[in-house]
Amino acid sequence: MRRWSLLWSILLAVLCSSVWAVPLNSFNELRNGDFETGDLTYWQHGEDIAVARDGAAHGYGAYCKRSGGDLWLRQIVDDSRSPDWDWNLHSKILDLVADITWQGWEPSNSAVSFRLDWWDERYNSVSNWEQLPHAIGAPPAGSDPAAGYYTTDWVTIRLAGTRPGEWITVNPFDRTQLPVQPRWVSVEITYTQAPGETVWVDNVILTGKCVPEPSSMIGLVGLCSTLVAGFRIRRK
Ligand SMILES: [Ca+2]
Repeated sequence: MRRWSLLWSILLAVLCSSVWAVPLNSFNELRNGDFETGDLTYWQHGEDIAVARDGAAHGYGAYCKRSGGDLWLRQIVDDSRSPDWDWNLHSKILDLVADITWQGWEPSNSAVSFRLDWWDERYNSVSNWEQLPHAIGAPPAGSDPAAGYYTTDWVTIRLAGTRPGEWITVNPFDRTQLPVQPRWVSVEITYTQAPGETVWVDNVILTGKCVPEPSSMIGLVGLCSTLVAGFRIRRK
């Protein structure tokens, strides 16, 4: 009996993982996410963000020059470049990873915040991101549904528990599923730079995968239940 319940648990785990744990691809939608051009090519940015070398392991990274300055980075990506883009679907999973560190006297009072924005599917036929509303310059405060522009809340990662110069990998958006499939997505990063400290960002990676909408997944589960029920009735 125990063996059957164990087998049943394994079978359930396999079934669940095949439906829900959709692996994202290895295609980074961000260009120059590792800043290895040595500058901020492909990024929009505040005037107090700069690129410099920070050790052999990381090469170039983007750091902030002035506490209280103009400290933001932004890049709009075309998700249809991803090998996992599918024009026939209408939902999408996004995953954002980055490396961050800081320099100064402990404990740090600095932080890095991340946000994702997107333009709804009516803009999927637009081929030039500069034609999108709110696309140029510092990110607006929040969503503008009338313009088809939506933002997540900011996810803030504080550096208080991190040693100076120690890089940590953070995952502010861990397979976040959107109820639409926007072709155009914006990654935004703001630095909170405490006086006397410097904050660094490197290896920013955005991956996306188009998936069936949650409602059609529920439909699929419903269909399975109906089939099972039908099978039971026939057996009686
Ligand atoms: Ca780098």
